[in-house]
Formats: sequence, C-alpha cells, structure tokens
Amino acid sequence: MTKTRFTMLSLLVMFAMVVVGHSHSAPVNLLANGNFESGAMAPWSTYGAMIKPEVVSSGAIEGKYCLHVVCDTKGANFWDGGLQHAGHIFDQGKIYTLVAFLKSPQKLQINFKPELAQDPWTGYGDKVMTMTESWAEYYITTPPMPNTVNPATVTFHIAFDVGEFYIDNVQFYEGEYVPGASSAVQSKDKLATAWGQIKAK
Ligand SMILES: [Ca+2]
Repeated sequence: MTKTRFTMLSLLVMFAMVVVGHSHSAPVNLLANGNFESGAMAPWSTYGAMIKPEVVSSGAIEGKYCLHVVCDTKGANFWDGGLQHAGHIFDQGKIYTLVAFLKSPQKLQINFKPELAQDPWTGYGDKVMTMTESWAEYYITTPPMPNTVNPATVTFHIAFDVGEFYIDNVQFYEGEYVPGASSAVQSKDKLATAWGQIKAK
C-alpha cells in the first residue's frame, strides 16, 4: 500500500467515524410531521379564528415544505390563537427540549409552551421568543416534569399581533438541547466543516 493510498483510507475511516458519531447522538423526535414534509398539516392543528395556516412548498429551511401562518387580527390575549401538536404524555422526572426554525417579516413574537392540555393549562419551560426576518433556530428546555402530564400538548401561542410567520423542522425530544441535531442543513455544514478540517491536515 502506498503512502497516498494509506492516507486516503485513513481519511475515509475518519470521515465515517464523524458520520456514525453524529447519527448516534441524534435525539428521537416525538413529533410526527414536525418538518411538514408530508406536504399537509396533520397532525398539527390551529385554534383561533384569526389564525390562517397553510403548508407551502417554497422557502423552507429544511426539505421542501414549511408551514406559513397568518394572524389577521391581534388577539385580546396572545394565547387566543395557537398552533398545536397534541396527543402527548410527558413522563414524570424527564426534561424535554422543543426546537423550531422560524422567521417573520413583521418580527412577530411567539410563545413556546409544552403544556397540560386541559385546565389549568400548566406550562413547562414556556417562553416568549421574538422572530426575525431570517430563518433562525429557537429552543426551550423544560424543567423535570413534577408529575406525569397527561394529556399533554406542544403549543405555540401566536396571536401577539397582526402579521405572518414561517415555521419548519420542529422537534420535541427528551433531554437537553443537542446543537445541530434538529437541522439537516446544520448537520451538513458540520460534516462539511469536519471534512474540511480532515482534508487540511
Ligand atoms: Ca420542511
């Protein structure tokens, strides 16, 4: 084996280790159709007459599709309009991370709220974010669940003001935030960076 061939083989092994290592660290998304790649909205739903959602096939940050949401009337309360992914159970003692990619030409606000899906609508780690005109990643991590939360839902409150926003690549998983795990785009960038570093050696 020539030195060049050995070097090439070493590089391939190192590259494979980067790929395998990355895939093993990826958390499991508890949301079906979190990236809207079915081309339809289900099982997501919205409430509030002012909320007009539509899956669109252009401008996505991940894959082909994202969700475009219009709020045509400001709510009396910001929670009067929402985007939800229902049917969950949060396990006692576990923490969860909710990640979403968002952008809004009007820089709307949005409230991330994993919650009890019935009165008193107890939230876990809920936080209001302010979107920007460019796609960016936002996340929260809940405190440990003090008890089993059932029924539970992943809710975004979206009646802060009149405007529109785009959402894509939503993930909800057990544990702390894992950088880059929610974004195929970021993952590719990371691999490209690692590959570039390997080649530079
Ligand atoms: Ca998508």
